[in-house]
Amino acid sequence: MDYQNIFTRVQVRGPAYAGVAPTDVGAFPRSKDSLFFYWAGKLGDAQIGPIYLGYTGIASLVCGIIAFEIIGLNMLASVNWDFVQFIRQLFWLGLEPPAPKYGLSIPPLAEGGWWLMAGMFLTASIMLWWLRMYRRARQLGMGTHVAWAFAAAIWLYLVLGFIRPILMGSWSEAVPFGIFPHLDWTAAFSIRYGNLFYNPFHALSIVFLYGSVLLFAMHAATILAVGRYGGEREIEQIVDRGTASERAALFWRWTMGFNATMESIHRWAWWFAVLCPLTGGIGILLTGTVVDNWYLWAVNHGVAPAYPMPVPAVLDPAMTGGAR
Ligand code: 07D
Ligand code: 07D
Repeated sequence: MDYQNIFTRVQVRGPAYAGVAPTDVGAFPRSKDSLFFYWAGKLGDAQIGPIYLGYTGIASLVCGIIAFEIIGLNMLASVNWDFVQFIRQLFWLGLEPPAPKYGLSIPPLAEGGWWLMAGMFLTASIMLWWLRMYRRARQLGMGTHVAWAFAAAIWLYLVLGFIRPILMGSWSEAVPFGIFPHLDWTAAFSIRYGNLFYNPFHALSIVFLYGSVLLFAMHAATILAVGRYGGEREIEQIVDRGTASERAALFWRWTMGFNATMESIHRWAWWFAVLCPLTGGIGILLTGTVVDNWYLWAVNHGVAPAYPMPVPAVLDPAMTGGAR
């Protein structure tokens, strides 16, 4: 009865397994070798490889490395190529998008051109990685659910750095590269558009973010709790529901009157995760394009109380001409 498996990881090791898929299709053969790594086995499967690296994978890595280099070298240049300062100030360094005066034109390299180029390569890298995931899944005869979930994140990324800036007519609207600079942008964006908390799509996005965490915790805890009956062996549990699955379902039916199934819990998880950046992206797309000030929007729609009229009256700062 004392058996708990929050930290315990049973490592069962057979001979290296190449997998079910045919190895002779695709641009390159998969690498032949695999190795076993004990510490990897603590986190997941101890077998490393064989890995498949096709054209899209290689192209994605190349583009990703170019983007990373452009960003890193620009940060290094910003501290006069002083390596010590680069390390010390790393979290505060950034590569900023062009100034508003450049609109959507191509600016000089040092005034946002590098930002544009890095963004181009990063976007190419992400899209190519998406294609790789899609094609590998198809080749394995799987559904493409992973690729479409990734696409939801890419949607938010594209809205933030590409689609919305184009609708606003300026690259300056986009997010800078850098650890704290991108947080400063996030805070400034919220203030500039009248407090993002009043954006209902930001609220929805938070619902799905928190909801994902809750579902993840419930699912993980449930399966670990029936691990002693083999609950994590999903194939047997789905095909022939054993005592583990029965107990897990019964537990939730006892505690809350309703239970997910071994299959439906994964649909819940997929949709919650996907809807987080999907609704978020809608919220960002509407900001500055359709709605200039979310607080005033909320007052107009009876969401936020209209405060007693101060002197002078509250105006949308964007209308005063002082914000840009
Ligand atoms: C755990 C999977 C692994 C991924 C990791 C991230 C890079 C960046 C590049 C130095 C959960 C890898 C990081 C490749 C290195 C350079 C130039 C995923 C896991 C470990 N953010 N954000 C972070 C990105 C936006 C916000 C951390 C990316 C929006 C807030 C990390 C994007 C807004 C906070 C990071 C992006 C926003 C963070 C940890 C792209 C609104 C934090 C991320 C491409 C959504 C947290 C210092 C993490 C932090 C944080 C990366 C976009 C807000 C650096 C790649 C513009 C409020 N963000 N972010 O674990 O500690 O994700 O920041 O869109 O508090 Mg961010
Ligand atoms: C960023 C998708 C892109 C990532 C991709 C991956 C690589 C490679 C490399 C692993 C995360 C790229 C991968 C580059 C990695 C390796 C090696 C997904 C991304 C393609 N907010 N807020 C959200 C909360 C406030 C603001 C979402 C909470 C304030 C802005 C989320 C609070 C202000 C934006 C959320 C809070 C503000 C958001 C993000 C609380 C700041 C957005 C969802 C409790 C003062 C974004 C609609 C997500 C959005 C967003 C949560 C507060 C600003 C739900 C909990 C009021 C500008 N906020 N927020 O999935 O969609 O992100 O808004 O206070 O743009 Mg917020």
